[in-house]
Amino acid sequence: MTRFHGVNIGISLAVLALSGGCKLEVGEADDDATGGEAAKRDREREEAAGGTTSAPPSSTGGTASPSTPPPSTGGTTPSTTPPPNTSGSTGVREDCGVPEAVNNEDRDHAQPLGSSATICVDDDDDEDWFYIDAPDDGKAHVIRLDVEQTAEAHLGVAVYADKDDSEITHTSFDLGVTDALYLTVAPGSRTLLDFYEYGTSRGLITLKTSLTTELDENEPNNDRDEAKAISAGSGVHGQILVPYLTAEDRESADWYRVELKAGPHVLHLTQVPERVWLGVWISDSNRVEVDWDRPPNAGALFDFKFEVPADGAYYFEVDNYPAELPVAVQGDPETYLSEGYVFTIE
Ligand SMILES: [Ca+2]
Ligand SMILES: [Ca+2]
Ligand SMILES: [Ca+2]
Ligand SMILES: [Ca+2]
Repeated sequence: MTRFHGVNIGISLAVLALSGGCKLEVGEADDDATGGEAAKRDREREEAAGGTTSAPPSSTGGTASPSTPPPSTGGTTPSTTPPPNTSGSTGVREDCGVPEAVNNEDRDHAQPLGSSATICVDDDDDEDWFYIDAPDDGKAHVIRLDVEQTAEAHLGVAVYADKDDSEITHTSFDLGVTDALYLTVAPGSRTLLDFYEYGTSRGLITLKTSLTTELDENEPNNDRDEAKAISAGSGVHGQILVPYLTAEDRESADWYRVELKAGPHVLHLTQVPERVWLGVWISDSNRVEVDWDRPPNAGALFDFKFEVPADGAYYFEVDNYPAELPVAVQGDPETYLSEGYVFTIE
């Protein structure tokens, strides 16, 4: 395989750094992290910096995030729903300065976040653990977490995959701001969130969540055995999202199978989100690679000319090049979270 799925996170981060822009993609997965480690690290950094004057590695200037996801293009409107398997919209309701009515101090006592909750993390030892479940429907889901802090509130959060306890990300939100965090997760996943005091926090925080389903009727198609049959001459609509289940199980590829006549063909990529650099790998029914190519840069379209030696079934794998897209995005949403790609093979 000439695939680069295994490229290390260093390359991924380099790509992020080169991409520029004002958006912040928060930390990559830390495979061996365990619950509370990130919280501890943040606190240690805070203490080392001498208290509350340190600038947390946070967001985009404290402006409120948009209240609705951007419109999608090239597909059906994504369905946005409250997380399932929860106690509904009446989640945990805390107040500052009074004992907590619900024990949520650790992973084993994580509470369903529901569509909203109100918390206060007003002492060094308080942690508020929640979980969000994604539907087991074969598609990735985008979790949107809105964090509305009152003026004195200063929140940190560490996010873990329940399945393997791997840390998906950890970050903090600037003092008193409203911000948003987006996470791409697998079908059937449970995502754990550990909220804690980042600086000195003395205010209430309202948490709101929603889930958006991957815009991709051909899922699940993350590997060759799941390749979906498509027809030459017909537009194929899909979306690339990393379905984070565990540190090792997070395959974002889309596989297709198409019958082609011997001779020259062209794959026309006619739509792609600005952040996605879509690579295409072609192999025959014996798993022998035929050709591969990618556009000149992220967000670019291209016409990929290739030739197949004989009539038969050919397999097309498309995925972000050269490494996976960020699983966690803080601040403004990246377009790839709500938009897909379109190609046609002629
Ligand atoms: Ca609390
Ligand atoms: Ca607590
Ligand atoms: Ca997909
Ligand atoms: Ca896929």
